[in-house]
Amino acid sequence: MERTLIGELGAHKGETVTIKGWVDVRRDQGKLVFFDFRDRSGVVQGVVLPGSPAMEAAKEIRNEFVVEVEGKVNTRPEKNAQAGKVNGDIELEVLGITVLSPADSLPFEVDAELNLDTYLNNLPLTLRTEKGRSIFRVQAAIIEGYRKALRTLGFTEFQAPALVGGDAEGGAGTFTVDYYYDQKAFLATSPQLYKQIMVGVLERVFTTPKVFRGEKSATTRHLSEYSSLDFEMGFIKDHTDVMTTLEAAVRGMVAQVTETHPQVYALFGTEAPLIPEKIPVVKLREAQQILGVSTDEPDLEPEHERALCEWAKKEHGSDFVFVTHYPVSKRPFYTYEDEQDPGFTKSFDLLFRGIEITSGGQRVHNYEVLVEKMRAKGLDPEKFAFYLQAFKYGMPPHGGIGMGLERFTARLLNLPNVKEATLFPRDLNRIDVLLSTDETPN
Ligand code: AMO
Repeated sequence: MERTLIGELGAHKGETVTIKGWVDVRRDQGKLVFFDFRDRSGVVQGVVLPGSPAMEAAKEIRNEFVVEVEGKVNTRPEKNAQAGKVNGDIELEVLGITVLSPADSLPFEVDAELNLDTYLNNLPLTLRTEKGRSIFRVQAAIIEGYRKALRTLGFTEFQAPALVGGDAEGGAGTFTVDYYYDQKAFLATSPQLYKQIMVGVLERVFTTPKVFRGEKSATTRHLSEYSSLDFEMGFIKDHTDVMTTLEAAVRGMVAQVTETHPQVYALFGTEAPLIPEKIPVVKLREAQQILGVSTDEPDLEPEHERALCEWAKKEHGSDFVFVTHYPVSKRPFYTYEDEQDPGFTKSFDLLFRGIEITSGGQRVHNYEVLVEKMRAKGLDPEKFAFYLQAFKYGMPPHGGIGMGLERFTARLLNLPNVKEATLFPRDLNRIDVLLSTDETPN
């Protein structure tokens, strides 16, 4: 019999159907055996009644067995119906079960509160839980929303290289790769140079590459490999045009999640984020004054980011806040210095529910100034000759942003550690499995 998706069973009340999927849960209740069956479209309760020809098979089947089930779609008595739940008003009376693939007994209760290492060590299994499935469906919706919003604004998607000859970010740890002819190459820390070059080609571009950072500190916000949602746009007035575009992208990302997964915020004990008509903007020095910290500091510490977000929520009803005008010393060579505020840049970070999720700003577009800025940061312009061609041959005023997809996902879903919002996280201590802890990686 043709397969019916579990999410569509409601339209087949009274009919006998075949479903295919996994055993989410098996519950033995005396003479009855209950199952929750799961496929890509949903979950349904199945019941094997006493005397059913499926009873013998049902006794052998455990969680995560892959099965084909023939059953009759019954309407549940009203007192047993679960209002508001998909398939809450139906139950599948199991008539026959075929095992397509057995499963070992599970090493632990997958839905229990697992410690993070256990959860991460067993991702092929733990990702199958409602939590795991929801996080990565939401992540797919976030990317979808990002793409849609930018395409609407005339941006073209491009693919950035992962193997590069040097580091654009200056300071970000790089991973070295053995390349041909005894040369060293690096894993890209960002698509920065390429997206700027592409402004000279297509004017408005975006890309969503994996980028690589050798982060030696084990924190709840740092990954060695993350997905960077980048865009870059030409013909801007200044960094505020970039901020306006970023706001539109963020609205699109949140809207896509809210429309396609309206229940997900409750599942993670949170709410859709507050985005007022205009996200509040403060200069770094204003933020420091609000927080009562020295304006000599070149950046905000994590606890300051948290406190500033609390301020933005209280004063402006916003889960987001922009911080602009970081000092020249703190930003990469390509950042545009504000003529009206010397020593400070037309750059910004966007903070979301306590942490920085995006950096961006206006870029230097004048060839001579760019070469000078490189030298001032101790970089050799010769090494950037390839990139500099874009500026030799006519580059409009431009700017853009880079956003950490995993950080955005984690804040949206109230996940304390960015690793929970990363499908297969790589960090100081882990590539899929924990690395030896006998020696410090170098
Ligand atoms: P930056 O280095 O600030 O800027 O990175 C931009 C955003 O990327 C995310 N991020 C990370 N996420 C997880 N683990 C990490 N180790 C990590 N490092 C950074 C953060 C951060 O806000 N080229 C510029 C962007 C630009 O100006 O367009 C850049 O890469 O969310």
